[in-house]
Amino acid sequence: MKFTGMTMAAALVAAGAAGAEEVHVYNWSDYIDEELLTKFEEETGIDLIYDVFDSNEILETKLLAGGSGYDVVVPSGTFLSRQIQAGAFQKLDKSKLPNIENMWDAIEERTEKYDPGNEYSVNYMWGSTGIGVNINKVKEVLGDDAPVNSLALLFDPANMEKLASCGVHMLDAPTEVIPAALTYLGEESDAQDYETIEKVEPVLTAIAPYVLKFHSSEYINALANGDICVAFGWSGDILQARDRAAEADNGVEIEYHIPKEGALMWFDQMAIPVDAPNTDAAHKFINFIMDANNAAAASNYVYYANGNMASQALLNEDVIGDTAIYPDEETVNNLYTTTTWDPKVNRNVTRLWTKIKSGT
Ligand code: N2P
Repeated sequence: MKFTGMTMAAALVAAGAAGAEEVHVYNWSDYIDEELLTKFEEETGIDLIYDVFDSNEILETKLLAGGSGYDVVVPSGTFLSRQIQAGAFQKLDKSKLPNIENMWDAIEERTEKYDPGNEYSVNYMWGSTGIGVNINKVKEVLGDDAPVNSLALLFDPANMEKLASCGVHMLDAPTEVIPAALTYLGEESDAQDYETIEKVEPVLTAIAPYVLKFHSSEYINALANGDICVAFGWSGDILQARDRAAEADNGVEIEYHIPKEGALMWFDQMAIPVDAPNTDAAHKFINFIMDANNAAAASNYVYYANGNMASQALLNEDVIGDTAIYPDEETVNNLYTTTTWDPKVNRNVTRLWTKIKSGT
């Protein structure tokens, strides 16, 4: 009798736990239409706890420490690749991801570079890193010929000295700013040896005093409000700033430019940590995002391209028709990818980055 009673109590606890099935998702900020989060909960009955970050380094620190409690995380390819090697993820159970047939082979081929066989991840969004400008202010400061589509806007101190008067933000992301500075110098954007990489030091040291802030998410509102005139940032974020300004009807006109010298093409990948508490719900979330309608809704909202072929017919014309989001062949040819630096180079870069930002 007593024994049965205990079993019943255990069964009640189990039923309670099942009723409160949950999933913890850790994604980039400004990266989803929140209506999709509600829709997921309504469709699945799963409690969704959604947290955001704005830097791969922050995600990586949590992930490698273990016990993050997250079920789905979204690192960029270069970080994902070394995190896979460090054993941070579990292989996806593709039998639980029927919507995987919607994915786009051209993107899967590219993400294989970071996740061979795409065993651990599926693409959420991809995009480029480039230049956001408040076009009227920049022209006021630098004249009508302001090089808004050139890395010289950011890395020539003569330009930056003037732009400092209307405000410049730069991503706090050494893995993206350094390849851009290398490209500006005519060096290999994906240089792996530290001797080449450290050539960016004088360039970045010269412009750092003119950077109002190294930050990876505040620039969206700062651009939209007219508080800054230039941001080196992510494509969709800058396009979101453009829309926020248009909605506010505040006279601020924002443009996104892919630098003519070349720009980074990155891939943000959904993956399940090896110690995720809710792997079943994690697969349900990833499968939900891979639904064509949901992927299209996400891209229509955040102005990033996704890796979902089936979603393309459902995209708004200002998304699928914009080469800054879905680049044509000519634009793609101007984009580069990067690979992970080895741990020693990475440590040197971290030190260099801190030094540049602190201006010492
Ligand atoms: C979303 C930025 C994600 C792009 N705000 C960086 N991988």
